[in-house]
Amino acid sequence: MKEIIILGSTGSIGKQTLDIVREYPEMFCVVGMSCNSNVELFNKQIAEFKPKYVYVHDKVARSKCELYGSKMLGSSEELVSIPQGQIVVTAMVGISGLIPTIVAINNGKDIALANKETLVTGGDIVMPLAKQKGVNIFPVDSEHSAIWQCSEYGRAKDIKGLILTASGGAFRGRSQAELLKVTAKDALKHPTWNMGAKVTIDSSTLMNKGLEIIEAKHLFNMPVEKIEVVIHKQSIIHSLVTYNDNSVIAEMSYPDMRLPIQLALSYPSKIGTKLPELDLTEVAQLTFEKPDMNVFPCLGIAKECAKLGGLYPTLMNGANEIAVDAFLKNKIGFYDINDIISKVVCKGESCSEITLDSIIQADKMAREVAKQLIKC
Ligand code: MN3
Repeated sequence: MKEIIILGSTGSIGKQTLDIVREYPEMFCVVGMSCNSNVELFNKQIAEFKPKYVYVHDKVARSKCELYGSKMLGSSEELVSIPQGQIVVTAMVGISGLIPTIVAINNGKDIALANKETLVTGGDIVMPLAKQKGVNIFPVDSEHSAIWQCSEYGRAKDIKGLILTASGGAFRGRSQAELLKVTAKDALKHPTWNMGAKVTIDSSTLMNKGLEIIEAKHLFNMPVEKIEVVIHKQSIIHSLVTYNDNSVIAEMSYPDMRLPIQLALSYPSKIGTKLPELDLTEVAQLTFEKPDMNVFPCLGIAKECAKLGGLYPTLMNGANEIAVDAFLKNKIGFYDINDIISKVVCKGESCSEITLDSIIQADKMAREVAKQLIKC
């Protein structure tokens, strides 16, 4: 029986993780669970899964939490420090995932990484720490899960490059002029994936792919120059690995996040599933296009920050979180997002040493500058 701790159980990935636990009660159980503020759903989840420990971030929500015998802890860090739990699913949104992930690794727990911002901001410290502690980091992001599967069998030395696929988001094929007027409501209509609001907006700007380049760089120790992005609107191929002999291995399935989550939880076995079998004749067509960097400037900014490394990805990420939040609240337009990120990133300078402190400081600075820019 694998004991699981879920950080962010009421979000999209958290709910789908619980679907898997529900489907395989003989394999998995939940020993700890946290949420930000959706206490209504959280109460139902506690009643059903009866975790030993829980944590609710929002104070008001916490006072409405019904424990059904579970114990309320004081922080996410405390939750990942309990003696139980072999694996932590990090399914919270944004940089808030960074510190709990570090604490979980320090406690020797494997990570099912759904929070890409953890590696975008802290990859330089998280990956070496995991290695030092003998902790596995299993990707839950579908692209990285695909690359993991395509490169699993001891041939890392023969890998020449990675190809990340992108659905293209809600605005694939649109022109700059058309995108000047779009709103959050338009951006939230994702054609193939059903995800949370933040990642769906990131997907519409292609920043999501930018974050994923940085995530892949750290996860697979791959230079940014060797990570390519192609638009693949059907979302059937989840990513590809190119080998030295120019043979390319792809991973395919219908787009459903339960698959990468299940793989991260069940590793090293691949367990059966109720998800539908891929019918290639039904899919019929797989198409690929180059991303339009002029229409989607966030991708270029992210590539640049990925190459610069250091604290640049943290600055970019902090600015993006604030800008996406403002876009969701209809305070700014679509192209203000990349504009704000560019201005914040320009304030950065190549810093000395990457530490958790310097990351937190850079994130704070990025958020403050981004908020000032939104006000004017
Ligand atoms: Mn993804």
